[in-house]
Formats: sequence, structure tokens, C-alpha cells
Amino acid sequence: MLNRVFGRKDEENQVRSENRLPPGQSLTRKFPVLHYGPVPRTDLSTWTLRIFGAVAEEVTWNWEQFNQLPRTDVTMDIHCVTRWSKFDTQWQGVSLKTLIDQGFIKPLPSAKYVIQHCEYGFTTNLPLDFMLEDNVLLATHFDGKPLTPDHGYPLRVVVGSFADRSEAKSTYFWKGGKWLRGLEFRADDQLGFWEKAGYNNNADPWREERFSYR
Ligand SMILES: Nc1nc2c(c(=O)[nH]1)N[C@H]1C(S)=C(S)[C@@H](COP(=O)(O)O)O[C@H]1N2
Ligand SMILES: [Mo]
Repeated sequence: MLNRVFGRKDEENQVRSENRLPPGQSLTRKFPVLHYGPVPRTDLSTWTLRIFGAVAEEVTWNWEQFNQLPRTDVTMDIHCVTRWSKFDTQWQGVSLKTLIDQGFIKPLPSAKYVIQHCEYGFTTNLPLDFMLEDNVLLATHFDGKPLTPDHGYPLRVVVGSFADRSEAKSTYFWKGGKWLRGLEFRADDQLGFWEKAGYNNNADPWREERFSYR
């Protein structure tokens, strides 16, 4: 049991000492699955991702086209509002900033928010500026392998924190929609599924913005 010489608690103390554990969180070595409703069965031959709203040209990519977009690898810590954090998670996918910088998506100047549209009508919302940070990824792979159905296959959004930039602006993990099918650019914000249910729209784990009290 050599790999258990350092227990979960030791690892937790380590990341705490590195300022990587947000308030009220604890370290998990597992990868819990959390969502509302059933897990969709996705057929890649009919899958599309639609980019619409406040953009110069609406775009719809099929799976083959999506996979020709430039790809990015990111290692991040993720923080769930249900109080688990997972460290050094490795993701691969597509960065929205890269897509915009390289002209694949052309937001109008009026675009200030992005709504993630997922299977079964699930949505979540973030400011466009935040979506352009490099701790946000449209991810197809976790740990070198395609996402599992539970974790959002074939495409999900991931928002995390960087080990060497702890306390920079981040959000709890629910702002990453699993089974992503569309990105809507908007001038005005629109609360998503958990945000309407009373979760904090800003959702910064470093400020422990879990719930909204309105
Ligand atoms: N489509 C969809 N995405 C979702 C959710 C959901 O209910 N539906 N729940 C969110 C919540 S609350 C969390 S904590 C994370 C969990 O991701 P995981 O199951 O990969 O850990 O997914 C987020 N993305
Ligand atoms: Mo969650």
C-alpha cells in the first residue's frame, strides 16, 4: 500500500498550505458525478454545436468539424459547490478565446454574456470576459481519455483554478455545462438552471459565493 503512505488528509493539508483549497472545501481523490436529470445518449453522427445570438455569423459545427478546431491542454483544480475539490485535473479541448482570436467565432460588440445550452434544456451563464480566461475550456477529454457519458461526453465546459494562481477569479464547477450543444452570445445576462434555483450567479469559490440570498 505504498501509494497510500500519504493519505487523503495529508494531500489536503498540502494543497491547503499552497493556498489551493478554497474556504469550506475538502479534497477528494474520486470524481463525483452531479447533475439534474438523466444522462443523454449522444450519437456523434447527428451531434452539432450551435454558436448563435450576438455574433456576426451564426455557426453550426458537426462533430468532425468541431474536431478540426485548434486544441488546448489545461491542468486545473476544480471546486464543486457541494464542498469537494479535485486537484491537478487534466483536460483537453477547445478554448473560446482561441476560437475568437482566430476568427472562428465573431461576437458582436454588444455581446457581454454567454449562455451554455446543454442537452435537455440545461443552461448556465457567464460573462463573455470570463469565458475568455484560460481557466475555461470546452473539453472533450479528461485525463487523456474522451469524457465518460456521466461527465459530459462528448463535450462539456470546465471552469477551474490554476495551482500557481490561487485565488484568481474562478467559479464553482456547476458553471461548466455537461453535454454542451450551443453557446448563445447576449447583451444581457440570463440566469441558468442552478442560478435560478438560488445558487450565486457570481459563484466564486474563493469568496465562498455558494447561494444567493434574495
Ligand atoms: N447539463 C448539465 N451540466 C451540469 C449540471 C447539470 O445538471 N446538467 N450540473 C452541474 C453541476 S451542479 C456540477 S457540480 C457539475 C458536476 O460535474 P461532474 O459530474 O463531472 O462532476 O456539472 C455541472 N454541469
Ligand atoms: Mo454542483
